[in-house]
Amino acid sequence: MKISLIKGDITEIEVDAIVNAANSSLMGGGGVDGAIHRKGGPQILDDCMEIRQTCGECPPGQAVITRAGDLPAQKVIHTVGPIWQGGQLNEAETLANCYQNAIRLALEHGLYRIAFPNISTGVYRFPKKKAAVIAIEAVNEFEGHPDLEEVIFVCFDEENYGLYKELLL
Ligand code: AR6
Repeated sequence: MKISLIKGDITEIEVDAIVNAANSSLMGGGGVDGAIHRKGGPQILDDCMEIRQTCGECPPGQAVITRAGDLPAQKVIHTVGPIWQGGQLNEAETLANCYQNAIRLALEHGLYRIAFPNISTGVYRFPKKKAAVIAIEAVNEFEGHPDLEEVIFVCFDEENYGLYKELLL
């Protein structure tokens, strides 16, 4: 498995699956979630609504998959990060679950190149350095997996990009 780092907009990445930092409602929102729904168009929300009807809300740490509409990626995997509340409420474990459940779901669907945003580090206020360490550790647990080809960390803001650059050296 190759780990790559890109500074940019995840909606422009041509991979098997991009991951969305959604909320439990799966009905869209701001940040990367807003960008994905805006650029991908209504197909994504249609699929999210169907998932809501059959499975209910998506709890933090879990992941679901939809089509990708007009995006260059083949699929979108929506995961719900933890809201940072000081660190005593299993936020770290929940964040690791986001990365690992998204990868597991991708593999189940035959998707082997996956791009992640920096889940929970926007409006959910997870400290960026802690989140980067957790994300890289969680992904590294798939090292040696026979199918997983590439995980790309897509950093939108300069601070996250700098942190990942340092940690991935
Ligand atoms: N491409 C890649 N990363 C992006 C993009 C983009 N186009 N836009 C923003 N980011 P956030 P959260 C980065 O707030 O903290 C939504 O309203 C951004 O720099 O999008 O998990 C949902 O509906 C930051 O580092 O997600 C939820 O309600 C990272 O994406 C809530 O926000 C995550 O920031 C989820 O909060």
